[in-house]
Amino acid sequence: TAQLTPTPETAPVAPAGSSTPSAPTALGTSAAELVARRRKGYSLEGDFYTSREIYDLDVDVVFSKNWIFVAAAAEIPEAGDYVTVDIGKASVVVVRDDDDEITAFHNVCRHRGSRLLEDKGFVGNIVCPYHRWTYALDGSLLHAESQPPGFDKSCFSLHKVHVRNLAGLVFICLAQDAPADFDEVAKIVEPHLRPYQLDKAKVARQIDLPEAGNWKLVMENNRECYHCDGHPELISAFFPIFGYSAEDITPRLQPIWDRYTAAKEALAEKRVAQGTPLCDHQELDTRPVGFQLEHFPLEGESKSFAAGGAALCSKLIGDVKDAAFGDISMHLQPNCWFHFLGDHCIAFSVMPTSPTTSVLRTTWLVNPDAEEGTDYDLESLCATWNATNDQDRTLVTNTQIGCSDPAYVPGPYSMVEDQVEAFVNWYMTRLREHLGLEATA
Ligand code: 3BY
Ligand code: FES
Repeated sequence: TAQLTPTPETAPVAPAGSSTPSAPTALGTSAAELVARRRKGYSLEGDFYTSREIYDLDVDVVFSKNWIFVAAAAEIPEAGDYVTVDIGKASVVVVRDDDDEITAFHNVCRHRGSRLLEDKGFVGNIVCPYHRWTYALDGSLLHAESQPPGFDKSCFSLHKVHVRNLAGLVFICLAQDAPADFDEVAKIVEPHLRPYQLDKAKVARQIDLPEAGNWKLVMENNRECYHCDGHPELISAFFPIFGYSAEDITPRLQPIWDRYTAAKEALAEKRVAQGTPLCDHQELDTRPVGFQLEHFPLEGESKSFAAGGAALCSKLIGDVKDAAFGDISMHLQPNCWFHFLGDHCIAFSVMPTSPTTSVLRTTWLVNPDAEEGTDYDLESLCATWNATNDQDRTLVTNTQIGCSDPAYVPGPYSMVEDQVEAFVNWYMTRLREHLGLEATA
């Protein structure tokens, strides 16, 4: 299958605007030339969002050599639970083994190559549907019928894929040598995420939203709040100044900034009182595993992403003690972002499916003891981000169409799109390394 594995729920695609998404194009200029002539501080040329060659590079260089967020550990809580993940032509099985560890293998039988597992589910052992070679959950070959004497089963274990469980968030890397920087980043991030105990969380809902846009447009859109006025539900509790600093504040934004700085101080006091880490980190393009982690306060007495900031789940997540615990906003390059609130957490991943399409997966995580209908109403829990994702989907669709227009030329980023530049810079660095181009200043 070339598509991302379907999940139980897939939101319908509503048409955005009157145009249809653009078709992939062939590259007139070499990828190396396009990368070399990229103008810093400007959006990318249209080919980056439309061409098959760039898409193939994105899959081979970005998605196959870096750490990619693929699942919440809570999706596979028991030994034998698995999910599959498709990255280009590669498919990977992520499974919880008998030692309660999360492990990952290429989804390719060591006999004659059949796909082993589809979608997600539960298995005792991994049995190939073709000739029934049978693998243990650690990937070792247990049984292969009718083999000659001397057949050595130990030579035919499933090929492993690098995997990390970062505080309940599962990342894989297809490269032979995965960027070692991940473990450094994990060390920084883990204490911040510990209170949420995501390893033990419950998946309340997961939705795959097909996007009529290149995966980078979805990521770039996430990396800025320049457009946040288009998210009325979200900014009821979320300050629409994510990524802004004092010098970016216009008179229109001053009252919001004042409320934000006061709320940030109050949140800091609260976190110190509870002994939870406080510092923010901004390293989106300054290390191989680019990331940012920010303790972002919510408006007023807001607890969660509901209209007016009401809590959305009456059982707080993990061992969080205070419903008004702010939001940790965490972004990792290249494909994910997260929100950690006192009452639930939300994980977002973007996977490329073609030059002009991608899938945004949103996973809502709650306390494992929280009962739907009693402690939370599922529709209310998901309402703000369903609305926000839908609004963003329209923006992405329209940008994909516009970037495919012959009249499109890259435009300048504003002062408040630093994180879009950081995303593109991180991305360009990966392509430059791959293409053997000099690093830019
Ligand atoms: O990271 C986020 O989810 C936010 C929401 C809106 C824009 N983005 C920065
Ligand atoms: Fe898997 Fe033959 S291809 S057992």
